[in-house]
Amino acid sequence: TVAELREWKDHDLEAQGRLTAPMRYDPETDRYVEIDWSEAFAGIADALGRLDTESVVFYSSGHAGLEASYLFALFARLYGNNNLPQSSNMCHETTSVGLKKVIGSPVGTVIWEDLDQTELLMFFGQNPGSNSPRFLHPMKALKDRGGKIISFNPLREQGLVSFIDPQDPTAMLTGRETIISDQYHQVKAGGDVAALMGLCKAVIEADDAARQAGAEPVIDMEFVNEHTNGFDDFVEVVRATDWDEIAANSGLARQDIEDAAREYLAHDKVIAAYGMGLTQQAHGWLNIGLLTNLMLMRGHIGRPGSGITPVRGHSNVQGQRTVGIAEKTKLIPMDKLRELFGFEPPQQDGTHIVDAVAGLFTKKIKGFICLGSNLLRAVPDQELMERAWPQQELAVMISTKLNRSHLFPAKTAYILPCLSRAEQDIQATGNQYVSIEDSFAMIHGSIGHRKPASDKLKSELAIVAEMAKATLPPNPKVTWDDWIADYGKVRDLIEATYPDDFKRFNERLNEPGGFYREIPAHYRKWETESGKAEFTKPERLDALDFGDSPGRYRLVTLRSNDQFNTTIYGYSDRFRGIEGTRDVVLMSEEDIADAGLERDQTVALITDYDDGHVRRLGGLKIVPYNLPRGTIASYYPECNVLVPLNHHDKLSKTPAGKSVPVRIVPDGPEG
Ligand SMILES: Nc1nc2c(c(=O)[nH]1)N[C@H]1C(S)=C(S)[C@@H](COP(=O)(O)OP(=O)(O)OC[C@H]3O[C@@H](n4cnc5c(=O)[nH]c(N)nc54)[C@H](O)[C@@H]3O)O[C@H]1N2
Ligand SMILES: Nc1nc2c(c(=O)[nH]1)N[C@H]1C(S)=C(S)[C@@H](COP(=O)(O)OP(=O)(O)OC[C@H]3O[C@@H](n4cnc5c(=O)[nH]c(N)nc54)[C@H](O)[C@@H]3O)O[C@H]1N2
Ligand SMILES: [Mo]
Repeated sequence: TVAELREWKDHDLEAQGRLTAPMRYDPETDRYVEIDWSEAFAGIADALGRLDTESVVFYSSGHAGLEASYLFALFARLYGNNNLPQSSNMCHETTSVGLKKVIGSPVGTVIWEDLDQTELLMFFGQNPGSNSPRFLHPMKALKDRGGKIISFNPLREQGLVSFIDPQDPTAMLTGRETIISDQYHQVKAGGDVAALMGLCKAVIEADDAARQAGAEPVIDMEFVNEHTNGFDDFVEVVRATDWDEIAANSGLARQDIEDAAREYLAHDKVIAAYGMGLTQQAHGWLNIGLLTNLMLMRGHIGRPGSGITPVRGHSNVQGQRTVGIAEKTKLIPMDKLRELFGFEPPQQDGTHIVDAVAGLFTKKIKGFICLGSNLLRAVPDQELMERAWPQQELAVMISTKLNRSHLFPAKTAYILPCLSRAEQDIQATGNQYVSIEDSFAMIHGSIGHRKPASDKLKSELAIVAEMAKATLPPNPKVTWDDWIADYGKVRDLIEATYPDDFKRFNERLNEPGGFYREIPAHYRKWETESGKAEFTKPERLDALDFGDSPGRYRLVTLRSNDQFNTTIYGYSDRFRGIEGTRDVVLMSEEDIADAGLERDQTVALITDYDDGHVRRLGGLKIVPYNLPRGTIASYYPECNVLVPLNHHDKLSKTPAGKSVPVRIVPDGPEG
């Protein structure tokens, strides 16, 4: 029964393997029962027909390809809303909003060739060893040609410390490691604002010194004058910020920051890569702004071998945005949709995932269609979410595997199993290609060759199209069946909607390595309001929305290599040497001693956030770990019971899972 399955661990649900037939929840028996596809589509259409269009959310996690995503967004808009939140709302939304604000492009400016030429790679809050292994090859190549890597991260992540190439037999046999990070700065959680201010201050001081000595200035004033706005205001703030404040807020010594700045100044080709350590903060937008400031001072954006690169998660998370998965109407060419499909697209902005969850809590939201995802595990305030979700009228989950989100069925609940990308997708015109856009804005096609896990599986695209067909009134311009028969026709629609990005889409799909969707900032075209890149003027020195107080820690919610987000493959965090359990809290030896705790002791964490809810996670074993004082760490998604929904980036609403204020209490009922 579903009640029994709720007692299972995420890992055990995952281990059941693929979902193989469509199912509907039966409250009588508390089980999901197999049904026909036609019955599922008719039931969903019926439920959607009875709901108020504004009360339904169309959520996607970044798994689905461009074709299915385009149709999913079209379905939502034809149904009547722009409620199209995406997993990036919890991930790189800070980037989408922050980079757009400062360089006018919501995505990174780096392409693969830049990585191949760069001389210095700076990592801020990103962990390539477990999360983006395809970065390891260019990193190794950089080290082999004498380049440098600098990391800013509270944890000493093994994948940023040293590297053994599994392809190199002698390195494997001798255990000979390549040192990855030439400098490793263990900034406090939320301390990058200060660290970046320090880097900028050191650059400005070096520039002063060079000018005094009659040498060449180190700041690229030609670039700054021609391409940017707000430099003088920023410099004024930097000069007024003293080194003691920078050290106190970053947790780094002035000397260490100056060392990093010296390396930064020694190279003409510098790439800044960043991840969740910067974006999942209450003032994550400021992290992005200041990192951009640092890069702008030496003209490192839109120059070969240089740039800023947000490292993404799901394969097509960036691309889904490109083809219409967006809650903000200003991002969508509505006139094109009107013309192509002969309807009046909804004018009102849709919901961000944080607002959608808040809407569930207040019962404004009554239905969710999820294209991928394990939303109940991924979002903040998990306990409240588990109570609110089943009260909805309708939940439809298009999934590959069983997960915890399926186990809190809404009044009407369907699980629709889909093909994975590795599997053949045979339609009327044969096996179909699908495409994605990666972090470097390269668009690639792929085709599956494996035999599907079951002959009852449908493709994501077919599921979306058939749901839409069953739900919406007929429209001669909306020919779902033709589109399912030949995905090339969907690509024609994408090209017609976004002609600049997808010129000759079908023809270029099979170019080796994909084709580049040209990002304006890569060419120093700044699509900001002023037409220039903007320096950000910081009004604070940390990324937090809480202060320090005795007994309060900054909790970092972490991933291991043995999970993909909410999917837990196993209990071996081999990079961190944590085996057999995920119920741990990592803490520095000094903090353990100061708090009167002991290694292996079991404790609970309580969120230190005053809004009337008690958020608690018990059963966590203390593991001593090399961390800055005051910063502790534990695993995501387990920790999501501790993250308040309102604890998010001020500009983009990205949940601030990398600095959650918590206290440590004894475990047990009284804790
Ligand atoms: N194996 C595996 N691969 C994955 C995923 C997975 O779950 N498993 N998830 C995918 C997804 S969706 C994404 S978005 C990416 C995520 O990839 P990453 O961006 O690497 O995400 P995290 O591991 O959550 O956090 C990154 C790092 O931020 C550091 N950090 C925490 N707080 C701070 C801070 O205040 N400042 C700094 N400088 N660093 C800080 C942490 O110690 C951690 O090393 O990975 C993708 N790839
Ligand atoms: N505290 C805390 N919370 C976080 C984070 C954090 O670091 N800390 N990270 C955030 C981030 S970066 C992200 S991206 C989100 C991730 O949040 P989600 O996108 O919701 O999570 P996933 O675990 O990637 O989704 C997994 C499910 O997707 C389905 N799936 C897998 N492959 C496919 C496919 O090809 N097609 C379809 N239709 N379904 C598929 C499977 O059923 C699987 O169970 O979580 C966020 N939440
Ligand atoms: Mo992500």
